[in-house]
Amino acid sequence: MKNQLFIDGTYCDAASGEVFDVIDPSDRQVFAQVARGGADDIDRAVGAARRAFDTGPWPRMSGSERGAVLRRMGDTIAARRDDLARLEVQDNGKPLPEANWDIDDTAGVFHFYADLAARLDNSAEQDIPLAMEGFTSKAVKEPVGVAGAIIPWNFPMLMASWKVAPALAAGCTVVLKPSELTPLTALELGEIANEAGLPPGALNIVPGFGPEAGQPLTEHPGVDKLAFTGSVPTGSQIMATAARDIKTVSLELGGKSPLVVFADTPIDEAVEWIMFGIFWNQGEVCSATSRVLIEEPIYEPLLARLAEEARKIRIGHGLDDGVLLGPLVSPSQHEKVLAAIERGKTEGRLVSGGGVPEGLEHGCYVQPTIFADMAEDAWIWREEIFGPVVCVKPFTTEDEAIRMANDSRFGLAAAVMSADLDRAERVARAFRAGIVWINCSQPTFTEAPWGGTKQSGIGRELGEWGLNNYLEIKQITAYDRSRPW
Ligand code: TXE
Repeated sequence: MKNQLFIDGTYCDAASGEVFDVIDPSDRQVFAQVARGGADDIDRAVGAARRAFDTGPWPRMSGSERGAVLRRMGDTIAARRDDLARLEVQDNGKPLPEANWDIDDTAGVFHFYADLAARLDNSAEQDIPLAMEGFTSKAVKEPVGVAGAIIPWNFPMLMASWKVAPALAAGCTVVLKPSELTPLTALELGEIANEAGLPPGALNIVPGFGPEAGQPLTEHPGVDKLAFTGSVPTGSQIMATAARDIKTVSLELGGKSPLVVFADTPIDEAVEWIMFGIFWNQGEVCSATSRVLIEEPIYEPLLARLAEEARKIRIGHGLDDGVLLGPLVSPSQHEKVLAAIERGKTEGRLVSGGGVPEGLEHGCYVQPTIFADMAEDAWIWREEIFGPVVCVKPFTTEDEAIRMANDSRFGLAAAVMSADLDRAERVARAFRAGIVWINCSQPTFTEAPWGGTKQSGIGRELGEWGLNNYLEIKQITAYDRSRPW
């Protein structure tokens, strides 16, 4: 297990010599101590990334050469699936099958951007037809420079890949700050990068706390671009800091995403996707469909089925067979979600769950919880809880469903279920959200754009859009002296 900073191709201690504890949320015990990165370490890491960008080979290699390195990184991640997934379970708490998906997806992201890097060799330049004779012009895509990436704890290795892989594919160099709650799998990327032949300094990893390591990375004048996934207040602070030096930012923030279920939806399908939409990954998912709107005729029967199925969910240690819901990531997140549930009890009808499961008091466990019939201005209906807590309300008309769905300061995701595909398509287009699902909730594809509207963020990750985050466009215009204007 790697527990040091990774700077300029080498694992090393923090300049202060300090470490911090990492806990296993299934029993709240400390299972690792990790170097506690601070401003000095960020300065060293940005210095290494700067040199690697300004004078190193990485941005000067062809796209296919960079792609070959990224492909090898993806291969190693795939080969190490078992140990990385188990480490993710210990660090984050999620069930092993979900950690396996994460690692498979992480490898897939590196492979996908390996291909896009190679494609840049033919697509980075575009001739521009000019109206005026005597000049030729082209648009050339170039890496932005040094990218600072700050990531959360809900998908620790996958979130690292969403930023590191496209940034490296573009030819940028990177300083990655993982969450202080879950730094371990991201730290393995250092060794994986070295083995794959990534030049020193192209990727640097500095674990540490937000104010101690994240803030100095945000403020550092050597960083050209910031990419952040996390909470709205932190995203807002990062954007304000970035404004001082006019750094580009991409932000993927919170959500309170709606799932609208029309009465013609087969009840088993509705149950399956409502449950998956909020209970996978313990509900610690930015795109979780945490507000469910159900058409009146099926409202009570569907709610009753949901309560029945939620009670059957096996809660326990992420490595135990058949477990569908692990512990929340940390004692503080546990407290936060339990406090939200208590507030919910004063605002709505508790249909199932509502506390800590019996016999699991030693870990950060929470029952899958369903609230119904709260007012539209209720706090639990409007605010992100980031736990296995879903709020359900009835609706009677399509217009009412769309209005309630869109009545949120967030706009990350939304979903609609109906047997009438014309209606589903119409509602999908009426949603104000960056990601919309029809007859499902949550499936995420590396090829497709990911990101939100309103306070859910700025920009899109994944697909070619993710690569464009790390590319600048340069105009090169030449004067043909033989054809004076
Ligand atoms: O987030 P923070 P937290 C939401 C979710 C959750 C809440 C709080 O509702 O309950 O946010 O979680 C780094 N400068 N999401 O406190 O603070 C921090 O070290 C620079 C939604 O964990 O945003 C970590 O690496 N960086 C979300 C990262 O920011 C700073 C995922 C995220 O932490 C910083 C996570 C600072 N001043 C939480 N302060 C999603 N969109 O998926 C903190 N950080």
